[in-house]
Order: sequence, then C-alpha cells, then structure tokens
Amino acid sequence: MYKKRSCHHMFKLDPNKDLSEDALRKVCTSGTDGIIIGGTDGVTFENVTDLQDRVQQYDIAVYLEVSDIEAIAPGFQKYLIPMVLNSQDKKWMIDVQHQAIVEYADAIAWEDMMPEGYCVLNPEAKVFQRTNCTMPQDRDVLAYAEMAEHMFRLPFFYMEYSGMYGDPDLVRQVSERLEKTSLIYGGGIRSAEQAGEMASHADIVVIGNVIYEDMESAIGTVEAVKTIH
Ligand code: 1GP
Repeated sequence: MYKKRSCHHMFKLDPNKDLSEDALRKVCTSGTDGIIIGGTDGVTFENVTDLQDRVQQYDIAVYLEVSDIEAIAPGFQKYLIPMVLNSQDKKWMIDVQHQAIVEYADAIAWEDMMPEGYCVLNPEAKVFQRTNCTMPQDRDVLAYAEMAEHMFRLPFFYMEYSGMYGDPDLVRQVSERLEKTSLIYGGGIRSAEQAGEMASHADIVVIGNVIYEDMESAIGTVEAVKTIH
C-alpha cells in the first residue's frame, strides 16, 4: 500500500536576481534541507559561481540545476539535469543533455548527476514557453509520472508550476503512482499553509519567488514542511 515518505524542503535561488547578504543568511540558516541554484533567463557562469561562493559560506548543501551548458561550474554537491517531458521539442528532453555529454564526457562524475523528469504545468511560466511545452491533461501528467518511474527510471519527477500554485489533488494522485521516483513539487508557494499542503504529498517542496518578495513567509515554509510526516 502507498505510504507517504517524509518531505524535504529546498529553496531555489535565481542567479540572475539580486539577494542581499542579510537575505541570503536568512535563507541559508533557515533549517532548509538545501539550496538549488537555477533559473531560466540570464544564467551565466559568472552569476552562478558568484552565488555559489556566497552560499558556500554557510554549512548547507548546494545543488546546481543546469539550464545552460555554458554555466556549469564545478564544486556543487549534485547536478540536477532537467528533461522536459511535456516539451514538444526533442531538444529539451534529450538533445541539450546529449550535447553537454559530448562536450564534457571526460569530466562528468555520473554519481553526482541527477536527472529530473520535468512536467511544466503553468502555461504562463517562462520555462513553459522557452521549452515549447504543451499543457497536459491530468491523465497525461499521471502517464508522464509513470514513464519517469517505469520507462526512464528517473530519480525525480518534478511538477513545475513555477509562479503559480498548483493543484494539490493532482499532486496527491501523482504521488500515489510513484514508488521509487521521488516527487518534487515547485510553484507559487507563498505561505506556510500552502507549503504544508504540498508537503503532505510531495517528497521535496521547492520554494522560489517568494524569497524575493516576502522573506518572512518564505522562512515560514521551512517549519511547515518539516512538521509533515
Ligand atoms: C521554480 O519550482 C520552482 O522552478 C519554485 O517556483 O518560484 O513559483 O516558488 P516558485
């Protein structure tokens, strides 16, 4: 029978956005399980490594979510590699990753690479448009989750609502289909209550934009996720 696993909390920091030293300290000492560095626009080697150096002053795991092969830097705990399952272009599912492997074949430590089966569910999101996604019906999302687990055997399936709070019932249905693949939820969380709601279904809850808009609410999501088991 399906059994909910405990949930992890992650903050996602955009290297293309400004964050004061005080705000960064609050995020990194909040009790979160880790920091993901990632974004869609304007991600460069310089802004990634600058943010990486700043985060690494703190005793916290830091992961790079790779969106541009020019901006891959050494020294991260793990590298998250999105594969966009609902893109209409093969490019975003396989080709950009293939090209990165061609270029960096000798330098890749495979044990540090963690592919994520992305399912982008907000048509207004930059990532939806950039990767030419198509909006799936609920049953399509469930099928993508099954593919991530059983066909591609991906470690993660990411329900990406970036900028919009998603459908908790669909997140629940997906979580009940996944056994080995972990479910990441991200998008539009602005309160502890919303974080707790998604944490009751997902294995990892990712908090992004609210960090830049309402730090107090952002920090409040940590406790909300931690108290869900
Ligand atoms: C974005 O899933 C993350 O990649 C978090 O989304 O920025 O809407 O919190 P928000």
